[in-house]
Amino acid sequence: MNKPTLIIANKNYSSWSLRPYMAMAQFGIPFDEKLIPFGEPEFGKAVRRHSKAGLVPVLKHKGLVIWDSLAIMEYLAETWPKKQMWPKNKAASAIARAISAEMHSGFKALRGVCPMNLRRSPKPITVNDALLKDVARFEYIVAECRKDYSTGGPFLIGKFSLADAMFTPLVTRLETYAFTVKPTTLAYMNAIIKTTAFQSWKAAALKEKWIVPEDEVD
Ligand SMILES: N[C@@H](CCC(=O)N[C@@H](CS)C(=O)NCC(=O)O)C(=O)O
Repeated sequence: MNKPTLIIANKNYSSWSLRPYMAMAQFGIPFDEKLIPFGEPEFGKAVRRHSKAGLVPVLKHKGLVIWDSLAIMEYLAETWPKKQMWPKNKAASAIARAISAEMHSGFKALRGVCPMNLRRSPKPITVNDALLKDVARFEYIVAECRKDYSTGGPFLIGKFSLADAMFTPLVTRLETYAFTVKPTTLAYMNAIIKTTAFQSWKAAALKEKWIVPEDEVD
C-alpha cells in the first residue's frame, strides 16, 4: 500500500494538523509528512497546490486528496479497518463520533481565545463565561466517557480512538492556559500528553523557530 502524505502547518501552532497526525502516529500508520509554515507569504498558494480549500491538514493517498480533519479520520478508519480506530462497539462508536463532531464544530471560545501554542510557558489568562462554558462541557464529556468506558484504558472510550485524536489540541490548550480542572480531567489530559505520538509532535514543535501572531492561527 502506498504511503499517504499528510500536509500540515507548524507543529507549534496548527491544532487542526495535530489531529490526523495523532491518529496516524498513534495507530502506527506509516506516512510522509509535508510541512508548509504559516505566516509565510506563500502559505495559501502552497496549500492550494494540494487542495483548493486552502487549509491544512490535507491527506494525499493513491491519487485522492482529502481535506478537513474529520473527513481524513473517516478515510483512515475505512482504509485501515483492522486498526479499529473508532470503537468496535456500536454504542461506543456512536458516542466517539458524536463528541468528535462536537469538537469539530464547537468549543469556539476555547479555540478563539486560547490558540494552540506548545512553546508558551503555562500561564493563566483572564477567563470569561464562554470559555468557562467550553471547559465545563469538556469536563462533562470526559467524566461521562470515563464513567462508562474506563475499563479499556485511560482514554475517552478506554482504548485510544479517533475521538482522542480530535481532542488532543484542546488538551494542550487547557495545559498551556493553566485552567484548573477536576482530577478525572487531569488524568485524561496526562494520558494524552504521555502518548508517543503527542511527545514526538511536541518535540518537533519545540524546535521550530517560526513565530506567528496568535490571532493568525487556529
Ligand atoms: N475544518 C477544517 C479546519 C482547517 C483549518 O482551519 N486549518 C487552519 C490551520 S490549523 C488553516 O489552514 N488556516 C490557514 C488559513 O486560514 O489561511 C479541518 O477540520 O481540517
